This record gives sequence, C-alpha cells and structure tokens, in this order.
Amino acid sequence: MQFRPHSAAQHSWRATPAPRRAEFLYRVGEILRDKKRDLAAIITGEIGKPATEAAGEVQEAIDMAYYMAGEGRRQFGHTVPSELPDKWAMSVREPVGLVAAITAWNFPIAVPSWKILPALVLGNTVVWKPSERAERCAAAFAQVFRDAGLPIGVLELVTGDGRVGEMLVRHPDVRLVSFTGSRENGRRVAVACAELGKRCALELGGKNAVIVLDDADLELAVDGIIWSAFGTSGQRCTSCSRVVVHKAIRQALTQALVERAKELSVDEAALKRCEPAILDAIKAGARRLTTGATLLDNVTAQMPIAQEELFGPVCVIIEVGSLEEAITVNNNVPYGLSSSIYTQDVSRAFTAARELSSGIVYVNAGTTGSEVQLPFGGVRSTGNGWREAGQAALDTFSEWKTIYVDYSGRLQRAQIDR
Ligand code: UN1
Repeated sequence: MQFRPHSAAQHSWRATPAPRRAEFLYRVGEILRDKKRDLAAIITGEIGKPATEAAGEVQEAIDMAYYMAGEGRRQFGHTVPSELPDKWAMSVREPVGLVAAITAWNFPIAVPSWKILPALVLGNTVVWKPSERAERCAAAFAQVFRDAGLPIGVLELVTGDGRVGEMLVRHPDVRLVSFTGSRENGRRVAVACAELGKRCALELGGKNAVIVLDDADLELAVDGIIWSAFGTSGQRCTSCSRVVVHKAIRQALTQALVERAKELSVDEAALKRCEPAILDAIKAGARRLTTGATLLDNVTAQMPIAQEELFGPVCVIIEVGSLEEAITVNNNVPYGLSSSIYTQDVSRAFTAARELSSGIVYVNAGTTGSEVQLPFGGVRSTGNGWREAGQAALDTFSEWKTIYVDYSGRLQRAQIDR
C-alpha cells in the first residue's frame, strides 16, 4: 500500500476558513509565476511539448490558481425566504472529502491544476496520481505546493501505473474521483465508482470539428484549423481532427491547408501511433494529402477515422452541402467536447452555437484555447456531466448542505401549516 490518507490533515484543512485556504493558492500562483520558465523547461524535457506551448500551459495553472484563490471569499450559497414565519433557510458548500485526481500526460501541470486547486479551496484533501509519462512534471508541481507551505497531508502525490489509480479509486477514504484520460479507462473508473457509491467526474476524449461555411474568412479559418489540429501535435483532447467544409470552398480551403501543413514538423511517435488508422482509412477510400502533419480527404463522416479519437497530428476533411448537414456531421460522433464554426453570418453562427452538440463552441476560432473562468468539459462519451474550471468546478468539488433555522419557538410544519 503506497498511500495512507491523513485524516488529521483532512479535519484541520476542512476547518481552515476558506479565505485562509485561498492564501495558499495565491502563493501557489506566485511561485508558478516566478518559476514559469523552469517549469516549462521541465515539461518540454519530459514530454517534448514546445517551449511556448509549455509556458502557456504553466500560465493556465497560474490563471487557475488566482481564479480559484478568489473563490476563497465567494463560494456563494443561497439564502432564501422560508415559507414559514420566524424560520431561516440557506445553503452552504461543503467539501466532498478526499479527492483522487488521476491525470493524463499531455497537460501535466495545467489539467492537474484544474482538479487540485478548486478541490483545495473548497476544503477537500487531494491524492494525485499523474501519468507515468509525466512524473517529473508532477514532482515539480507538487513541490510548488510544498513551497507555498501547504500543510502536510493535504495534497499527496502517488506515482505508478494504472493499478495505483485503481487502488485509489477503490480506496475507502476516497469520496470523489476526478479523472482525465481515455474513454476505456474512464468507463472502468465510472463502473467502479458506481459500485462503490462515489462521485466521479470524467474528462475523456474528443473528436472535435471545425466547420467552415461558404461565407467564411478563409485565411482566418486556415490559421485556426492549422493551430488547433496540429498544435501540440494534435495531442489535446480539444484538438481539431475533422474539418467539415462547405462544398463551394472545399478545394480552396484544402489547398491552403495542404500548403501550411507541409511546413510543419510534428511529434513522430504520435504520428506513428496513428499510422494503422491512416492506412485503414486509405483502404476505405480516403486520400492522404500530406505526410507529417497529416491531412486526409475523400473521407465520409461514418468512417472510423472520422469517428474515433486518434490523439495525434491527423485531421480529415469532410465535405458537406449546408449548415444543417455540417451540424449533423459534427454531432454524430461518440464524443462532444469542442466544436467550431467559421462564418460571417451572425444568424448561422448563433444557430450553430445552439445546435452543435458539444460542451464548448467557438465562433471564428479553432477548437482549442479554453480559459479557466468558464466550464470545461463535454457531452456524450467525453464526460459524465461534471465540469472543470469556472463556477461549475465548484459544484464538482463540493457538496451542498441546506440549513434551516427555526426560531419561532414552536412546532412549525412545512407544507401543512398554511
Ligand atoms: C486537454 O487537452 O486536456 O482548450 C486540455 C485547450 C486548453 C486545455 C486542453 N486550454 O486546448
């Protein structure tokens, strides 16, 4: 057994006023800001993320630290009128308890920050199991919390493979599992949590699409597609892996994308993992337009390459004849994380924003680039309803307690005494 939760730490952390807890988060934010370059270098060294993107990822953790620190003095509940005289009615947030955070390698600091920081400011204690591919990043991020003076036992780092994750999920003291990873593993976490009566919050994959309508600003669309499909070598859960383009501009867009994709270099190992799926697609009639940052056309919406997440620098081009068809193509995949539409027409933009079935919609921007102050997460197989970031994260990492205070000095019966 590698992990023994500190119940004393849990009690005293829970009893620490939230504004005091938040002071640790402000310090975490300051240390992250001061060490931004060093941490980015560790990310680059361990997982190969380009320096500017690694710095952006640390910035996302800084943003989350300050945002959630602010929640130390908010965490609003509701105070509402009672239906009875001389009776007070209100609700407050309480911690869930011990949170197991299980995270992937591709955002080894930002995504853990989405879990750890809200969990802590709400009074939970956390045990964190990072991906085995990002343990140096995890050690460096955990050190930031120690340097901020976080009391011993409030955040524990445990390392190891999936068996350690499974042990944490099943650990009797863990009340909430916050998991980012593959759909298969997420399903296993969900099944175990259902059996054990635990809350689990899942962030699984994506098969995100950029829709380009015939009235779009093509140059802008090309920039957005190239960045969101091939940035991070396509290894974001928000990466664009489908371009859904109106037939009137398919040729022009494809040509421009090919020109730009040819100039890029990508993570070869990630591409290699995608090769079998690319070959299958070619057998099924797809045409490979570029090697390296890989674009394929002659792809239909139902082909496996247009349905399953590859998590690499591969993007397919699907032709459609209308906005309605584009929306149907966008929505008919197992995942629903991030969708984007390029159009200059405000009616089509708002129609798409309403009809696209995904947790995040971008208008005239690619599928990546979420900010910490709004919810992050998706529908269907992408998640299970809970969200990270924004005010929504407060719901994920807390329980509501409703408190009634009757100061009438007599028996008052709700619903009956009227
Ligand atoms: C992820 O890929 O797991 O919107 C997170 C984005 C980033 C977060 C990605 N802010 O692409």
